[in-house]
Amino acid sequence: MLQLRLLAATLALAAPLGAFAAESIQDRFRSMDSNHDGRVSAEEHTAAAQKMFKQLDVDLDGRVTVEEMRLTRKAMEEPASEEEARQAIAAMDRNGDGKVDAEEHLAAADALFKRADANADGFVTEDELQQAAGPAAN
Ligand SMILES: [Ca+2]
Ligand SMILES: [Ca+2]
Ligand SMILES: [Ca+2]
Repeated sequence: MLQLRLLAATLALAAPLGAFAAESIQDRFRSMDSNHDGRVSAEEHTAAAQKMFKQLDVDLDGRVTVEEMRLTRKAMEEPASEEEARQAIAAMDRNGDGKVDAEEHLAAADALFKRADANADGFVTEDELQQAAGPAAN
């Protein structure tokens, strides 16, 4: 499912793109909840997404290519096929240049944050994150 891969590419910060085991979701949640109030705010999520983008942009040219997506996933011991990496990029690539820039990445992260925020209170709780990521665990 494309959405789930996208979720993995943006929400998944502590161990980017890793498997969605329950404990890794917890770890990821904690890594995003920088003020430790038990919920991830839009600001915390944006900061985490920016950090994630830097990890993805291996050559630091401001754009994430299919190859960089694959390199990062390999480094995270979550190898992706070229097709999977391509789909993950395509899902975020708004201007169709085949790469994801910081703006496109943030827009995708923002959309996912809003989707994960089930009760729309502007914060994502660990439960909400589990719910959003849940189907990918299977
Ligand atoms: Ca917080
Ligand atoms: Ca790059
Ligand atoms: Ca693009």
